[in-house]
Amino acid sequence: MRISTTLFIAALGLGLTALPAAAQYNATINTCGGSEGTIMGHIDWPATNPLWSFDFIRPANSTGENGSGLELRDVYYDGHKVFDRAHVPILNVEYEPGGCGCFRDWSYAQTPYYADGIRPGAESCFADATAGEVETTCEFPTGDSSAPNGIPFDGIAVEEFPSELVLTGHMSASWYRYRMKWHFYTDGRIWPEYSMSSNTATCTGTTHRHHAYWRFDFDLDGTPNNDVVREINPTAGTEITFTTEDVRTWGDPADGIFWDVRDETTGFGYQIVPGSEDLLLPVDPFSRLDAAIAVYDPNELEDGATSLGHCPINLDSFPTYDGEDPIVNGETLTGEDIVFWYRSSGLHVGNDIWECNIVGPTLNPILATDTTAPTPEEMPNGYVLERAYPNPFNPSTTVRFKVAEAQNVTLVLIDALGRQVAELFNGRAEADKYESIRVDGSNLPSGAYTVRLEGETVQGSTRIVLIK
Ligand SMILES: [Cu+2]
Repeated sequence: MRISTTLFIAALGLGLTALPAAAQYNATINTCGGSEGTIMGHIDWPATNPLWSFDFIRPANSTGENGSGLELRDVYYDGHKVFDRAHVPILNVEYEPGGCGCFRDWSYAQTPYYADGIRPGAESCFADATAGEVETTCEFPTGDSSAPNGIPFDGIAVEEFPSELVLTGHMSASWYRYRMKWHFYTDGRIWPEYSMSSNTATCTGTTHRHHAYWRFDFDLDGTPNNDVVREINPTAGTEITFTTEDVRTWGDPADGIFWDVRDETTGFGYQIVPGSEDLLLPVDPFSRLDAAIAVYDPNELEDGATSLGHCPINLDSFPTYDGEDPIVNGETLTGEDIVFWYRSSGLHVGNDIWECNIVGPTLNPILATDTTAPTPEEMPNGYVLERAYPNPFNPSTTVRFKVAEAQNVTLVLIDALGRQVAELFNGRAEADKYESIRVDGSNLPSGAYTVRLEGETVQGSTRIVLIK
């Protein structure tokens, strides 16, 4: 589906004349039509020396029994492959007792919304919206298809911010309006955002819970058979490395449990940190799981539910809705391509029919340079500053560093505003000998901090996140 580099640049030269001057990404739109699985387009961002590169599929062509929203394929960050595919193949809603039962929803029904800068002619399915100009039912709750001024744009919009690129798609399923956004940040973070809204039907005015199940098919660094998943509980100081398929729950949200998916050879990977809104609806007999770790199988893209009555997710029971083997059934993960499932959810209390829940995890990159502990002859920068463990942390974490040549070194803690909030180490560091430094966050507010190492011949930093 991808156009060769030469053709791609030529096509862009023409396209750019019709785009806002601010467009600093390259987009190739293959088609506004197609069928299930058709790649709609490809994006490289920034246009020069791209950090992010991916294909996308519009909701109308997304894969699976019930569609899967704004679907991504072949996602790369800074030359590292991240996902083979990422999407939301399972979506459901459950009413409180006395309400309207439960439903399995679909996410192939694209619905229009406002977005400026729509591309002309055959490319009218793609909008170069400038910042803040995408208006879905979440920003514009009366903007249903019955709105007097109508909603013109039915497609995928892209918005560009100084360190963020955002893709938006909008879907409906009867009473419900769903919005999917992918936020890509220059530092490698991804925020997969799911938003849940409803129209003015009688049922949606009563309390109900929406659940969206993300399917992240990681192929870290392009070698799918050596990715390893860990579950970290920073409060208990425990860590589980999964060797067989499993279904997981957060347990006590205050523990700050998160997951770590990593290429064991290169060290590149992602932390999957639950979104604060996701934590508000802990697992129950209907929602069943917060996360699941499964072996990739091309026949296990969803659980096979084909009707509205197949309400709860069915990943690990026999028979599954389609009568196939369950997705999670104790298979060994070692040497296998791994898929990570994650649940996002939203509570609609029903007193505001148009309320919009904005949910989703944060995916933090684990860069190989943060995780490898090279031997002395492999210290090209003259030092090693390891990634903190645990991270995120509460209230304390540990950072290790060493230098190739003995020297005086300081290690300081810097907050998000660039202020030094603590001196962690100030002294002589011996050659090739690890110093293990504890960072105490008990008197600090939640947030991201930088640990900065400065010596006579070395300088480096690593990022830590305090979650209270
Ligand atoms: Cu709702």
